[in-house]
Amino acid sequence: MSKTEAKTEPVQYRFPEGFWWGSAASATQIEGAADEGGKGKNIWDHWYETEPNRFFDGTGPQKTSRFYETYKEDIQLMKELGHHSFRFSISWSRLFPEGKGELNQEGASFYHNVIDELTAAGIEPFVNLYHFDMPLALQNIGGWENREVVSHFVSYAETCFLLYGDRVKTWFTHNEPIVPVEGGYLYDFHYPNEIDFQKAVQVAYHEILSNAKAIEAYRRLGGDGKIGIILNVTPSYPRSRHPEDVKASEIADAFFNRSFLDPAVKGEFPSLLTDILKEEGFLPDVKPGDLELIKANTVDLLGINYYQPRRVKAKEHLPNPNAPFTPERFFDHYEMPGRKMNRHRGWEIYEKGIYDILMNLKDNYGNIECFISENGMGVEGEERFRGEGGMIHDDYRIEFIKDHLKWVHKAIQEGSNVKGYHLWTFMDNWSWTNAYKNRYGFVSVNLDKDGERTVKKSGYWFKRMTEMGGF
Ligand code: BGP
Repeated sequence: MSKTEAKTEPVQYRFPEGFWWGSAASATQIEGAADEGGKGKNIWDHWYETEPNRFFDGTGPQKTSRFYETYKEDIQLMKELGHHSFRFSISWSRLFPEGKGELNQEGASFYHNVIDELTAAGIEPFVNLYHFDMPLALQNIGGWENREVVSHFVSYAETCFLLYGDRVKTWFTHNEPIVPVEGGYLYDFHYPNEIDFQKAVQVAYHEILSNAKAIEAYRRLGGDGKIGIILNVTPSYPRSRHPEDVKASEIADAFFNRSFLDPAVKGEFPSLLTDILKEEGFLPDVKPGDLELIKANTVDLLGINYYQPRRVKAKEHLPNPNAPFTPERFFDHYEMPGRKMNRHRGWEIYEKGIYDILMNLKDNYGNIECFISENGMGVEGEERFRGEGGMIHDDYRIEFIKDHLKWVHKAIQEGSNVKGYHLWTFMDNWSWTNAYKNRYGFVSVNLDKDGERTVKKSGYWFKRMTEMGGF
């Protein structure tokens, strides 16, 4: 059946013409070649060298899914599986091994090649600049804690705009900037593994500043595309309508969502959050002119990563006043009885959350242009679903995608400005400390056979779905 014929097939959920169908990935998680091509070390290379036991099965970032070598074949496969767009990140330490200074030409050529290959395949490259991968040399001077790193980030961003801006028209400054704050400074799942709320606040603030400064630079340099940020705006649901539960959810929302969403889209910080920071004595160091700069440089486009809801309730016990300060001073996590779970990842599945996010953006954030930049299901031991022909029958993933897309469809009917859906992820990749435990891809990667690819059932389903414009 041709594409044109497929488009006329009856479907129950039809998506608009030109909807951005694709997938997302990040440099550290797919490239491998961590010590090759002149790349400098980043915090993942370093952390793995010092504490390999923190990574599932002791698997580190050196090889990951070998995209550095196999990008041509992988991009061909993306084309075959119906991709219209693909989001990847540039590895800062591949372009600038020390995070600043001289450009590594070999690294620059690699991304030229990837972008050219995508363009030739008719796949629009969406490029993200920062996906959890601080160059080690800059982490050694404090990483995002240090304001100097903001300037180095802006220089790196400017280099990318100048090198690739002729072909890349969709840019993102950061992916989930709250995660390095949580992982590195609050909950011990990213390097530098500190528990320090004051640093956490400063790190978050510098990321926000770096977002605004990179946007300013993009426009100053005459960028003629769109620039945005990707946020995991996990909705905060209260246990009940009890005012104290509701208040707990509003505070959680302010800490984890509005902390980045408000400055990125509205150019301002929510007073609910700044009042708490002020009262508790944790306001960040802000320099004159910063707030005006943040106000003047908001995003054109928002990427939404959605995996799970956040459920909270009013605190049930007085917190230990001497324990390190965390946002959990103000709420407890709530495990809703009967919640639907992805037990492999330990995350609740709540499909309507995706709709609630889109409606929130419509009602409270000027219906800013957005797309689902990540959504997906990580499953352990997928080999047991491999059938005779060698294909993994991941029907659960197809159901997961459909169940979320139904809500995206409903949001579109109700006026949401959502423009696309990217699955996390194209091919199985390295999930940070979880390494290759949970697999997310449309395509499986066999680590024992040098990363051999085989398309899963979901990959073929996606191809057909994009051809039909829905399902
Ligand atoms: C997001 C990240 C991705 C990816 C994904 C799945 O938070 O942007 O990098 O890893 O989550 O999560 P995980 O790999 O932890 O299972």
